[in-house]
Amino acid sequence: MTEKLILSRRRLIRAGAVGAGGLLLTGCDRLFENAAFRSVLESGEDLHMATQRALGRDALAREFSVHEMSPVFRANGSREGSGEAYKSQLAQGFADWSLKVDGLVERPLAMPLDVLKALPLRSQITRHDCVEGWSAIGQWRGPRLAHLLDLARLKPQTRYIVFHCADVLHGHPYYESIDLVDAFHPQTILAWEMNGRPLEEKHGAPLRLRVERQLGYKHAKFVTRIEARSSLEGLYGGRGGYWEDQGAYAWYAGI
Ligand SMILES: Nc1nc2c(c(=O)[nH]1)N[C@H]1C(S)=C(S)[C@@H](COP(=O)(O)O)O[C@H]1N2
Ligand SMILES: [Mo]
Repeated sequence: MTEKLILSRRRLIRAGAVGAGGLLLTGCDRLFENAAFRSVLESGEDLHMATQRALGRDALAREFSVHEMSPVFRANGSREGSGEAYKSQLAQGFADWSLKVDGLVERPLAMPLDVLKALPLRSQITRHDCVEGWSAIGQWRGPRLAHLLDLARLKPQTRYIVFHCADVLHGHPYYESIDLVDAFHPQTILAWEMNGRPLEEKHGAPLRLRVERQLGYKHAKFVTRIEARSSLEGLYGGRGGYWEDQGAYAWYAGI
């Protein structure tokens, strides 16, 4: 089945039917090298499902022009990071802040903000859709998550990427998670810039996730630690995210 799938992708790519071919190919090739991802395709799922995953979920979210950007982009959920440590980092311009990448990786990272900002970046103008019924178009810039995961070298058992955040909402730390299809999607980035300026506190300074094929609550703000896991079991409520654990929203929020 995997072979069929790869063949049909190749045919599509040859025919030029897949946009931004270069980026997409890199992500997909890496994905197909991942044992966990391959086993998902090779296990019980039928060709339709597998095709949808490989083609549908790799498709790019629509991108907009600068003229289409929303004059106002509201902040939602936590508008501030929590705790003394966060406040003092904010006051110092995140000079001694670092992003941790750990869990099922060969090479755990602790990456200072200036190093992160020096990584090759992707810029995209996309529409943010909140489950509460509002949306806004903004410009986001930052490195691809794929780049960081490649630097840290995922172990083959990895199936989920978890984002730990520096805010506590109604007594619970905010966190989110995505699978490897979304983690290696070309538009999945860790944005440190929004609308041409460093990310403001209310939008999740200094770093937030953009996972453009999913609803707003998946876009973790105030990201401080990225953890590679084989399962979501045993992590907080076990459902892979703050709202998921409340039973409010689904784990997969594809749009
Ligand atoms: N850490 C954290 N991330 C979060 C939230 C939050 O409360 N805390 N709210 C989510 C929701 S529901 C939405 S719609 C977006 C809002 O992003 P914005 O404040 O930049 O508009 O962030 C998401 N990410
Ligand atoms: Mo939201």
